[in-house]
Amino acid sequence: MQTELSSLLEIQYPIIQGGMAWVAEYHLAAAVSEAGGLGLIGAANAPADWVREQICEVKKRTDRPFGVNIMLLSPHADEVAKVVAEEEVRVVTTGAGSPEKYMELWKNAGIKVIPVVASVALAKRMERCGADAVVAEGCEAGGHIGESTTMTLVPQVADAVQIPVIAAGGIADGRGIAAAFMLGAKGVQMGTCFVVTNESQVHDNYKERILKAKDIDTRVTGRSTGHPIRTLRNEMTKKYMELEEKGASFEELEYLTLGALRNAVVDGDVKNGSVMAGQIAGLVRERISCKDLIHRLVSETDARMKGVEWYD
Ligand code: TUI
Repeated sequence: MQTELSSLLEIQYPIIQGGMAWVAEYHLAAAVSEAGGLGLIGAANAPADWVREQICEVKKRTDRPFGVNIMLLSPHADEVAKVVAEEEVRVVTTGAGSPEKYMELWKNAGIKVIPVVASVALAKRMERCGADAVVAEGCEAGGHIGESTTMTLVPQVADAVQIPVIAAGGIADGRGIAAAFMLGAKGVQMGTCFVVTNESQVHDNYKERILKAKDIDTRVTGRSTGHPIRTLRNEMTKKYMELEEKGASFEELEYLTLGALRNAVVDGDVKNGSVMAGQIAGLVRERISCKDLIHRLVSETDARMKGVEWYD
């Protein structure tokens, strides 16, 4: 399963593990990279020192390439941007904004930069300012999302840029990966299916919620505040949506979600916490290792891609 993207990143398979806040820490990232994919550390809102420690822990566990995802709304983004350059991290992905102001620093450090985009316009801007690839993330994804679906976004981004496009949002098996290739992607990024792997450190209650989720179990909160977030439905989403309907203030809504992701991931509060997951959660059924998951994804994809000339 070699594509332009696996060559660019010097990895075995063009499968990237999403840089999920609180979830994408060093155990998971190292396991994914060791299995031949690209593991990511999710810097989310964490301070720069935490990110540096995480990078060191991954380096102890694997010699293979790995990356860091920088969430651009973070108050620590400027400092984390410097840490990844100092630590010579090979790949940086970014989310929830435009990384233009860091581009020169990262390119000078030899980092491959892969912004996550939710629109054609941002994809074109990223290509112009030197991005090596883009992740086109559809709104089937968990967490902070844009407007377009993966099915509509990926081919439009693929037509608009020359750099490799990585599809994300709604992918959890070989059928999804083959479909992404058909839409013009050269790789995939997946989150939800990695949350339940053996190496993932998230609370068991969180894993169980994903494993038991049905097709229609996610909700999007925060459309009214301009920060739409997809999570599994629970008491928190119910309260949030009632408040949103009543026209609650930004502060009131923020208060409800403050620390809610940590409460779900670390403490296992899946009732009132924020259980971020994509719409594909209903397809995620097994607890397996990252290695077994990646090998299964590769063989399922190979079977679907038989006869496709560029892939064979
Ligand atoms: O970033 C994500 N997913 C996330 S981040 C997160 S943690 C968080 N914390 C506080 C507030 C909000 C989130 C949980 N999940 N995915 C990548 C992604 N980026 N999805 C959509 C976008 C995006 C959206 C608009 C990227 C750029 C953009 O526009 C920027 C511009 O300047 O045009």
